[in-house]
Amino acid sequence: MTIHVLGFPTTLGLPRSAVRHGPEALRASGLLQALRRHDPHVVDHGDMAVPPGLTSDPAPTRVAKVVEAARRQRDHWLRVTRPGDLLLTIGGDHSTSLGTIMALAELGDDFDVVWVDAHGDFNTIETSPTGNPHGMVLSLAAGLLPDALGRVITPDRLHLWGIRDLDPGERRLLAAKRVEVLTPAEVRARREQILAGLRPNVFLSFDIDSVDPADAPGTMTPVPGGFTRDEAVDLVKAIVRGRNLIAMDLVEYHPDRDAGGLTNRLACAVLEAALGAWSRCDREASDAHQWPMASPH
Ligand code: B3U
Ligand code: MN
Ligand code: MN
Repeated sequence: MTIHVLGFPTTLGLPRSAVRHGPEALRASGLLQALRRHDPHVVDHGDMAVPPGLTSDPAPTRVAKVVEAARRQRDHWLRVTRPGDLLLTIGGDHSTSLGTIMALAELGDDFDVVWVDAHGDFNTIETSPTGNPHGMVLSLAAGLLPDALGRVITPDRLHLWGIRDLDPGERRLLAAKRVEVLTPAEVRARREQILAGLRPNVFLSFDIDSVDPADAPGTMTPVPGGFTRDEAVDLVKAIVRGRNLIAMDLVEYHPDRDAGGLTNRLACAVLEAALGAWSRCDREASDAHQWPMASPH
């Protein structure tokens, strides 16, 4: 069972931001070596080439470019993955996650998405106050922007944890689609219950701004009231333990705002926590999880 690591330095969802340096900064601080200490089967796929995001593009063009990049990432995953593998992507803004959702859906897997974030990322072009596609990733995946992408996942599979900054329109959409949306306080209070409600196969998408700015200042859109560093690491372990973590990503890390490297160390700790728990999880359960093999390209 292989852990595939891919850098996806995209700013297509959040133009003019240094989140494009996230993979480079995490590699420079020894992320790959740290992951290999937990599991030797780590394969580094390098960074995917992604064009820069342009604020001069109209929102539909920006969304179309996100989908195009996601398709390339999906195709890459479909070429390399085998049953029981783990797909790990280092972003980039949160549009990093769309290609992995598309790949997992294409593989026909029965999976949930746990979206740990301060934001809902459920805007449409109409409800978005910014036009930034990183705030539209889950709505895209759920088929709410049909001109850009058909539905990839049903809303009952989405679990949004840590959420404390929603725009009015996206709040209405999340309620209409009955998506599970929980604040940090609700996650703390109902932890065992919500963990028990997850399907066995999980894609964990970790937006670093889910953590409180005191512990994770290195991000573009910090929101007070987030998880502490220890809570975040603990939550990741609890999500992975006893489940099949089939994919994970770490997004929205902004090294230029991370004087002292606090957020870098947190990002590494979160990924190490996931791999540590993954290595110890029941491999027989993983073996039972059979993907159809990707068709050769
Ligand atoms: N909801 C706002 C802000 C935002 C979303 N995701 C992040 N920020 N990181 C928007 O632009 O859609
Ligand atoms: Mn996000
Ligand atoms: Mn966020």
